[in-house]
Amino acid sequence: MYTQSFNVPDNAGGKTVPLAPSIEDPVLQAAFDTRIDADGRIEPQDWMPEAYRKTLVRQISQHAHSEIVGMLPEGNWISRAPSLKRKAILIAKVQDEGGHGLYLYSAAETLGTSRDQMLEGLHSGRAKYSSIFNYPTLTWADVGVIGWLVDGAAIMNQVPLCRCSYGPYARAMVRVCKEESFHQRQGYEALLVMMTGTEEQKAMVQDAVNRWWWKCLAMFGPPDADSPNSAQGMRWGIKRVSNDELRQKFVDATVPQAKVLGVTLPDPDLKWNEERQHYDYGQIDWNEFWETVNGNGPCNKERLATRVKAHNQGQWVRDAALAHAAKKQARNIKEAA
Ligand code: BYC
Repeated sequence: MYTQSFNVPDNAGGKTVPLAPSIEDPVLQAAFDTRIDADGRIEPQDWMPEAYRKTLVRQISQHAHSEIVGMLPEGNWISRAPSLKRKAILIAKVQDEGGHGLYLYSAAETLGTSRDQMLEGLHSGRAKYSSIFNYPTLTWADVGVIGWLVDGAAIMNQVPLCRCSYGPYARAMVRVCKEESFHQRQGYEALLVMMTGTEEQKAMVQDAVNRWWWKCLAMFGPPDADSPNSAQGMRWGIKRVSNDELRQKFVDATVPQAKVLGVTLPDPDLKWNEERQHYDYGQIDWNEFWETVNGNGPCNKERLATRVKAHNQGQWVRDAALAHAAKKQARNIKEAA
């Protein structure tokens, strides 16, 4: 999946799947609804309503952009990792995130949107990516906390996506989730080691947890009551579990992990509710979340500028890969003649 992206020119080599006619048709719509109701899978060649296709492109491309932009905050620490072991692990993790982005761009391409179109959306600032990557990574402990909490939140959100009604997205998520599980564990393990270290190291971990906790809770998206896309996304089997339910599952799973680690989660309202059999938690700052989503977080401009620069600087690699593929194809044709 990775290399295909380099071999085939965008929109020039038949990479995007030919689309089934999507004229709204009651018979086709009924067949689609029946398959969705029976929890079946929709595949690229199947007829689908335009709104379903649009929703998937929006969510999958945004997810892909998150993986790619998500390489930046941690990538900043590759040259400053505290040991060779940690450096090797971090390089592998950041590379995995790049791979996730490529699976996801490929999945979105099966819906008829080219990678160029998606990247144009990202680089022009029109397309969204996860709010979480617009915050700075100030210390080495941030790298561990991203693994533990950011990847932890990502897994909570992404495991249900393995059962998404759109086949290519669901299949991509299976591998992504396996890799994310390792990312989460490596982050937690790195923090466990720091917590057996000096008082300064322990304070560094606590400080990072304090800065990332609330941002991670916001990652799951607005409360269900304020989530315009949820109802339809769940009806179509794209989303399987709501934003608030996932957030609650994440809190419930993370509190015991924080205890083992020996850190305090920065929320005075966090306490077990016997009646609900869940932890109660405090108010998320949704104004800050929307400011960040709308481009005004602490690092939005820097992240986008870095991404655009990397893309432009990589033009020669794409040109070289295409020239190589064209030569290879010409050679194959000559040999076959
Ligand atoms: N950040 O109606 P809603 C990773 C937007 S990668 C920014 O609830 P939906 C990782 C939302 O898009 C993590 N925007 O929407 C990578 C919508 O705006 P539009 C990324 C957000 O789609 C590297 C509006 O708010 N994961 O984990 O039903 C290293 C209203 O929201 C956010 C995915 O993308 C946000 N946090 O639900 C480590 C998973 N939240 O699009 C880790 C796939 C909401 O209408 N995506 N918005 O303009 C999803 O599961 C869903 O799209 C969401 C939102 C739960 C995120």
